[in-house]
Amino acid sequence: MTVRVGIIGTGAIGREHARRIEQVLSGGKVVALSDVNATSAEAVRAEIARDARLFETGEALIASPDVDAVLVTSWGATHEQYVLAAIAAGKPCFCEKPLATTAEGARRIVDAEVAHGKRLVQVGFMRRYDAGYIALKQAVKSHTGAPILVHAAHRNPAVPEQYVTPMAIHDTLIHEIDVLRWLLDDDYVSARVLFPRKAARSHAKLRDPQVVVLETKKGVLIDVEIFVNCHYGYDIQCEVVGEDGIARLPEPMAVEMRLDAKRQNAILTDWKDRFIASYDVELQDFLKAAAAGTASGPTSWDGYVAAITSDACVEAQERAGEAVAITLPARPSLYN
Ligand code: NAI
Ligand code: NAD
Ligand code: ISE
Repeated sequence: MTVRVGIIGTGAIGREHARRIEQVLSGGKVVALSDVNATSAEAVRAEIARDARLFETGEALIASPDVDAVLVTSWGATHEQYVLAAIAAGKPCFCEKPLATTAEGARRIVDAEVAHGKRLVQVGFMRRYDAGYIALKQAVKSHTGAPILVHAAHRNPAVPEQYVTPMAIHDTLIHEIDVLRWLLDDDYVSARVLFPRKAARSHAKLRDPQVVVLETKKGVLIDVEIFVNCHYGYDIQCEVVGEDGIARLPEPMAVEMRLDAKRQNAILTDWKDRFIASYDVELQDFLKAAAAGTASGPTSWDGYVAAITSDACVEAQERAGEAVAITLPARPSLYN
């Protein structure tokens, strides 16, 4: 079966996902597009999905009988309304992170999916599909012994002026929040945020860099450096210190060169390239499950836990240095 896909939000990642479905993956076709900026949707139709129909609103796209499954790739603040509409229509829905911008919003999605009685939502936490993180998880399970510490870093070369301090959590750290919980098979109990002096390239409304310290139920201490104006590249680091040894996330493949009396490897600069293969695998997984009328991969529950943790981290930014408790409600059986 070919899954007829509608995409809401045709910006940077919506366009990339449309390209994947049309040119890389099997089992899907982009039949519908919607964007508040109609010019953007029209450009994606003309360049990538010539047969797609344009819809004025995301709701109209979701309601169309020609659409089997929905991708929500619009701005984070708009995700909740479209995911709820997709669940109400009984259609599988892939939602980019964050699932919702508040924990209450994510809870409404969990409740709607539980009431529906079967999984319909996959959240775009693509790092769980990355070969490097999968190998790291295997190494931790088989070789390092029980984890004690994690040192991680999420560095972007630069961000625009609209990127303000809480976005370092909701937009950036959210990937670590999800993938480290998955890597350690653990949940968080507290968060702290520490700020060094502000980097010269930071902006008026951004404290950059910052360090988030998360503590887990099993007693693992995690430090994540978030540095979104680091200038030199897009760099994701993760090191797990266990009872018997240490395991590190592999670096992306890069040719080593010896030039001008230096040994060097290029570092990526764009997030689109760093996890390019994992976006392919996550969406192929979505198409496969959608063909069967359901969803797999990261769940609404994972999106909800990430939102609760994000809210605690933002509070921890406001109370710099203090530990903020993270308490999770009981997990519905749908997500066991
Ligand atoms: P973007 O700003 O390039 O694109 C968003 C698009 O959504 C724009 O074209 C905008 O006009 C449209 N849009 C906004 N509200 C809309 C609405 N209500 N209805 C229809 N269209 C609407 O943003 P970008 O970078 O593509 O990010 C989109 C989402 O993808 C965000 O949630 C972001 O967090 C997520 N993302 C995830 C990444 C990942 O690694 N998983 C990487 C980049 C983005
Ligand atoms: P973007 O600004 O490039 O694109 C967003 C698009 O959404 C824009 O075209 C905008 O016009 C459109 N839009 C906004 N509101 C809309 C609405 N109500 N209905 C329809 N369209 C609407 O942003 P982006 O970088 O593509 O990010 C989009 C989402 O993807 C964000 O949630 C972001 O967090 C997520 N994202 C995830 C990753 C990842 O690595 N998983 C990477 C980038 C972005
Ligand atoms: C972007 O939205 C993403 O999700 C990228 O994966 C992330 O690294 C970047 O910092 C965000 O802006």
